[in-house]
Amino acid sequence: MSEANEERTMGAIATAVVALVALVLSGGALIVAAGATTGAPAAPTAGSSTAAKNVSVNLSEFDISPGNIEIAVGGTLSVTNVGAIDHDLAIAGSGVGTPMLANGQSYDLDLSDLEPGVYQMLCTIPGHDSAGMTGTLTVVGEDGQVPDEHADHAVGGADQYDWDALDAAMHDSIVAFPAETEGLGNQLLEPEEVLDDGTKVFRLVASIFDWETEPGRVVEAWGYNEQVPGPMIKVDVGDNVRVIVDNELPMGTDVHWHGVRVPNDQDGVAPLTQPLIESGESFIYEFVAREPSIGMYHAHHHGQMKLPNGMFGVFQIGDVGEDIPLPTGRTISGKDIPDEIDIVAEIPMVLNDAGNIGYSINGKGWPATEPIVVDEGDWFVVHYYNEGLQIHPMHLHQMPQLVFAKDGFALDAPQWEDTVKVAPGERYSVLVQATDPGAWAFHCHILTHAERHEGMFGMVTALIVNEA
Ligand SMILES: [Cu+2]
Repeated sequence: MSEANEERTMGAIATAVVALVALVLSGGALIVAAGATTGAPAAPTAGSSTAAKNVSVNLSEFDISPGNIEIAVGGTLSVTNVGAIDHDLAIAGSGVGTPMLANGQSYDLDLSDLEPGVYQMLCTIPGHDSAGMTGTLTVVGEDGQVPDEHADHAVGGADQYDWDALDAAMHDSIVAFPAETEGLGNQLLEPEEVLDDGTKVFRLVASIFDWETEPGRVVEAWGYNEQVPGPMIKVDVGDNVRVIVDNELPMGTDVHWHGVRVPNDQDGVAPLTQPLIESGESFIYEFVAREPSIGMYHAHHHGQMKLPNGMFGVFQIGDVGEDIPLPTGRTISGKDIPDEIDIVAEIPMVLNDAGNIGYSINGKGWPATEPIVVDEGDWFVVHYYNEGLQIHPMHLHQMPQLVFAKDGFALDAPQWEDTVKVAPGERYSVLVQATDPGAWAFHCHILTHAERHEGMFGMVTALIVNEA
């Protein structure tokens, strides 16, 4: 953030808190609803234990099945992730849990550290518990008994929660915005060299590095040039582009130019269009930037693992307003768009929702997401890029978004929306006028992508409009 921006941001924090209260209120209802779905635990059995010693349990989006397990003390849970994205299974408050499991992976979870009692099971990936990945584990003693102090409260019941603590957690998570973290993605990548024929030479280094997604949460990111998202590459229509990719990952990779017209052998789908770039090797991509693009670059080989972990970036060809026209001088749904618009900011919003990075905008989760700070009357553009595994309806409070391009193609019939649905792989470009001063919440409207019991997190930022 520039110094001027920072000053304006700090001045607007108080109003940001007030504006976000509306979102908080919807969160209260959400928590009750999520809790209610888990139901009551199995009734403890009496007499000698007939509970099984080994129980199989499956993790998926977003379910733990079976959700109500009875097991003998000292038993083992055979946990399998049958979902498409990473999950784990933890026994709340016990320190017992599986490592993160990728799709298809299994783990035998030894429960011998658990005393007889009733425990809550959950997936620890932010948002997955409130999306439904909770359950009840009843550990039955050798005498067939479950101690009363553990057995008499229903998981998810109203008595489960300390309402004041929930209110306080939400409050604290909101006033923490905007929070400082190490690292910033989307930094514009300058060519390391421009050849005599005008070819712009860029270098991407793929590696694994520490990345702070929100204050104190440092994860192992897979990415480019130690940024999530990787550095932004922007070239002009007609440019010769060369991108050198150095692979410092422990496995092979490739780079696919998503939404960019390239020769087939530059499409980045190993081994179909090129050999795999082995660990320690490099590969040179070379193509002419033939057509305007609001594109992306990302790994294709094992993309299901690499993208959620951070291997993506923005690749833009041409300029908005010139190569990708704005719908100026038109009236759309009764709203006039001026003939001339001065765009004060063009903001990438790269969405992710899984893997090590988790629910995030530009590689950061609330409160470390960056606010958009503009003056009353300003026009700005947001480009959404969904590099995640789920759909995200992106809702800006108060000011409508004029969707003027889809996947970089200017729309013949742009339309106003207050919630723009962005599916994996899609890009939408929207034009917004900051008509109303104040701090306005800007978030994914799948509420479990924005709030959890610990408070606001993930896919939320704020638009701060300073009074003219
Ligand atoms: Cu979402």
